[in-house]
Amino acid sequence: MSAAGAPVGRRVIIGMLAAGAVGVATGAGIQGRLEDILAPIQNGDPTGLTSLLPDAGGFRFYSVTASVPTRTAADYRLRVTGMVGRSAMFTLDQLHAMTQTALTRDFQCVTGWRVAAVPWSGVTLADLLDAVQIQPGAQAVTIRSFDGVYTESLTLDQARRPDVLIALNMLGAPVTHEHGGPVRLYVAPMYGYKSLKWLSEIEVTDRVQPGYWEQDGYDVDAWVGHSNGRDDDATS
Ligand SMILES: Nc1nc2c(c(=O)[nH]1)N[C@H]1C(S)=C(S)[C@@H](COP(=O)(O)O)O[C@H]1N2
Ligand SMILES: [Mo]
Repeated sequence: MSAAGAPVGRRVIIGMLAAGAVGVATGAGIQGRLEDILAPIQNGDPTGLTSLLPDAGGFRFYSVTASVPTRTAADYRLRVTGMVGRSAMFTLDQLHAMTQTALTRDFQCVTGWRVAAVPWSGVTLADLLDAVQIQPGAQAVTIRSFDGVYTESLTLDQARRPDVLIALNMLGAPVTHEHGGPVRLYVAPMYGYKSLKWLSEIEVTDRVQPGYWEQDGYDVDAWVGHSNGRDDDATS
């Protein structure tokens, strides 16, 4: 399968998948100001009360497409294709039956927003790759979304890191549709754009194929604090 179809536009549509008209109407400007107001409150608020407010978690919902089809637990499929012994297909139940790995890490978008200490769990990409037979000469993975447009890539070494997850849970619950559910990627050590949402296919390849934003100049190796000329001390 190829996701090479021409994208509608290279704009990030902010809030289109969020809380309906409110997110769309207010846009990033007011959302940003709201966070400026909330940040000091949250920092000094042990009650967690501010988590009742919209967007108090700090995430933005990003999608490069105006809408994304819904996949239910029953009809979800993850395909593993390319340089593998035999193409494989995983249902959500099958992914849940595999070893589950949990980690709590920050999530940071290259545009500057950051959410601290997000709990994630799912199957490490390493475990999934171990479950299929990888052919000699394979070097990388190309990752595709059922939004039909977004792609990402990792070298096999990066893909096998213990902090790269096929995430089934996020923030203590199944990954929501808005966050890329039922299954998304979570690449902990890299900027958010590597964490592809609405995961549909992992193709094992002989070379890195730069992803959606990387074709527009973002670093393919998107290490937080060491790439894109930003956040020099984000890891400290
Ligand atoms: N399919 C898809 N995945 C995506 C994106 C997207 O637009 N489409 N945006 C990326 C970017 S830039 C970020 S910061 C995160 C945002 O994740 P969130 O929408 O769950 O906050 O998703 C990443 N994965
Ligand atoms: Mo991002």
